[in-house]
Amino acid sequence: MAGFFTNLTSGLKRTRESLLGGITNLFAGQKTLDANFLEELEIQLLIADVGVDVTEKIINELKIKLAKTKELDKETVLNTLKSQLATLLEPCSSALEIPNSIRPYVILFVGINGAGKTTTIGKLAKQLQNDGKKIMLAAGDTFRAAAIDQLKVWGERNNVPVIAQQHGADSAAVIYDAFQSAKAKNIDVLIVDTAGRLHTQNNLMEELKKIKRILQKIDSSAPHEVLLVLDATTGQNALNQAKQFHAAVNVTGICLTKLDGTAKGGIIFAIALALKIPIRFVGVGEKIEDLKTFNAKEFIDALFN
Ligand SMILES: Nc1nc2c(ncn2[C@@H]2O[C@H](COP(=O)(O)OP(=O)(O)OP(=O)(O)O)[C@@H](O)[C@H]2O)c(=O)[nH]1
Ligand SMILES: [Mg+2]
Repeated sequence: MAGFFTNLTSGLKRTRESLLGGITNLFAGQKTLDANFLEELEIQLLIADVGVDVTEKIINELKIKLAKTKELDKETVLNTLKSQLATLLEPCSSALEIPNSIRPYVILFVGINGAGKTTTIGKLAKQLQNDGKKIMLAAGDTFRAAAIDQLKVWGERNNVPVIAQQHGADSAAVIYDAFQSAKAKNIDVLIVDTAGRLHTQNNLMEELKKIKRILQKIDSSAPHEVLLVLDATTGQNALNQAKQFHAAVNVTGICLTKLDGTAKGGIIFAIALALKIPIRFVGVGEKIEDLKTFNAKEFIDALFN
């Protein structure tokens, strides 16, 4: 894909500056790989929001890997760190595959308000449409009146059918209708938007469970993907949200948005270590092409570029 790497590289600028910039500074005036250096490195990792568990793991491994190295060689340390971080992300590097055998393929979007669900749905729908797939959207966020209009307007502009009901309607019912309609119209992919906020967080989780159950009445294997959208700018909070959503609806994929606006992109490592759920996409901006299929190697290369 043209510009993929440049785009990702510029999207990760602030995280790179925080993570690599801080670490690079540690080498100035430091001659040996001693406890002092490791402690400073630990602090830099924590500042970059990779979290306590990842930091501990990295430092412990680094001690073992570089046990025989007395002289501090910047290249060696950075390369070791790079390969450690790559190893962390590798198990989560698995792109979303839409098999031809499943029609309609149902993707359920979940995540708290403002995470980027609806805009990500727009980008993904467009990308899938460009791949020749027939898409339908379900306006499952019936809590916010504006949410329904947002999706409808988008659908009209982009020639994608949107199944919606009025504000306040039962969201599971809207989604059930959409699934029936998608089946009848031979739709390839049904993308379901949901609310990010209800009266309480508990209400939200119960509603999402209900949505899953009603989809399973039509196809016991649906939803085929439960995609959790997380806002990278929220740092460690994103990890807590992920745990809650996963406990409620068994998340099968993650999309980490807004990496372009934050130095807290290190959270991706914490998410990978704690959840081991495939990271399907990363968002590095507002444009359609700013939604990137996640690939661990490309991500690490862009981060260390
Ligand atoms: N810079 C940047 N902005 C993004 C990205 N993804 C989403 N946004 C912005 O984040 C804001 C919130 O996005 P929405 O898609 O409305 O979020 P939502 O999860 O649907 O929120 P609710 O409908 O309230 O639950 C919008 O202004 C988006 O343009 C990204 O990757 N980068
Ligand atoms: Mg929305």
